[in-house]
Amino acid sequence: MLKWRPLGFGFTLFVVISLVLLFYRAEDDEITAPLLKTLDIIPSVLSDAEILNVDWDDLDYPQSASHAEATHSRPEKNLDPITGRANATLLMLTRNSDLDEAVKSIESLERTFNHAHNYPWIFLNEEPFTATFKKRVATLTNASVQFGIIPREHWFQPDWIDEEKARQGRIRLQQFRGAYAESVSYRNMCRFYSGFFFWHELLQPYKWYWRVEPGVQFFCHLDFDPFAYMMENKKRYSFTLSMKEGPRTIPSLWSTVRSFTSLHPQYLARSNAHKFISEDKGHNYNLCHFWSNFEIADLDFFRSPAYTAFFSYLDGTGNFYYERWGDAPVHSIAASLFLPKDQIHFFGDIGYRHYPFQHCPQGDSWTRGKCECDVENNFDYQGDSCTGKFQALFDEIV
Ligand SMILES: Nc1nc2c(ncn2[C@@H]2O[C@H](COP(=O)(O)OP(=O)(O)O)[C@@H](O)[C@H]2O)c(=O)[nH]1
Ligand SMILES: [Mg+2]
Repeated sequence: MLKWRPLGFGFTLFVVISLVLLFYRAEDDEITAPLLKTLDIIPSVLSDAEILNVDWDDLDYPQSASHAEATHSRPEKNLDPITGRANATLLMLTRNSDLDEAVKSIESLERTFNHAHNYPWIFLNEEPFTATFKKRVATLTNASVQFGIIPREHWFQPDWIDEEKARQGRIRLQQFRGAYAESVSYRNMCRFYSGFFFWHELLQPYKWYWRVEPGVQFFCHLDFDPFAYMMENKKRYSFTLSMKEGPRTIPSLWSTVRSFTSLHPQYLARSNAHKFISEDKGHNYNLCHFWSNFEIADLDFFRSPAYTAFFSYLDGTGNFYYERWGDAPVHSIAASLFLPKDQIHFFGDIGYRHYPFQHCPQGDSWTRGKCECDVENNFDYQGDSCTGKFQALFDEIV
């Protein structure tokens, strides 16, 4: 049961205004108007005293996870009878200067998987790809290849960000030697991957995507199609590696999440995976996240009312710039809260390396996949990996 605290008139007024705005915005065509949602409304994040002091275990969860479905969901079609493919694309965001590393990743995924399927590739960049880039990439695959430019408003630091405050934030993180502390472009990238990539026009026809980064390696020959697996098993988000986030990059992320869930408890899915991200029923973040440089997911999850409202709320704080919120914790927290836990999948059979960590399949999976990785070099249950914690979600007696 919800344990409501007595709250002041100001807060009640705030909730009423939020509901009116939410209702009004629900009328928007969510495919064409995502920007409006992001930039127009700067949310006031509730103070600690205003945040509902609710244990997430005790919440009355809604009956269905329909809030995590896009209003204009791509139909859940079967595999195409002619091509045998799902409605899916392989996506790489990259700079021209990362061409050599991009080539390695494409070659690796084509050799181990895509030569047998020819899923189309999409390459995105905030500036035009060079002719050299396009030519070298296109020769690596028989699949169709498209190159897209990211709309300015989806990439660059918005005008409403207080640049002096952002600069102070970058200096502060530098003092703690945080990764990419000083980088504005990294912040652009994290925000783009948190809230915009799924709106790109080239991705509009697709329901599923596989995120691929330059410089990664796929170790094993896949004798199955992960997209088909996701469809057949009703999965919507998947990963191969997980770990803990550097706390200095996200000082206020969790209080913002708590604030959002206090305002919108309806978005929390029944049987969600909150125990993956919190040890104490939601009061604190344990820093666990899925490493989003690998991601196979249902794009309609990101296009859903729950996710888009969540991103807009986070974005309105400006903390993608004032702090350095990563897309990995943002995606992971959303998937863990808005999806039932059995819609999240660990792809243990997919051997994958993104420096400096790797997942190497174990046992029969390693043999079957003819994996080239050292089976002993596997991050799953080491150090800051959270994969054991994810698996433990399914050991519980419900
Ligand atoms: N076009 C473009 N892509 C970027 C930029 N910064 C990062 N990326 C891409 O964003 C993804 C994550 O960046 P990466 O440098 O690998 O970050 P890390 O994996 O967190 O160390 C990769 O796909 C990069 O190619 C940028 O400024 N422009
Ligand atoms: Mg990377």
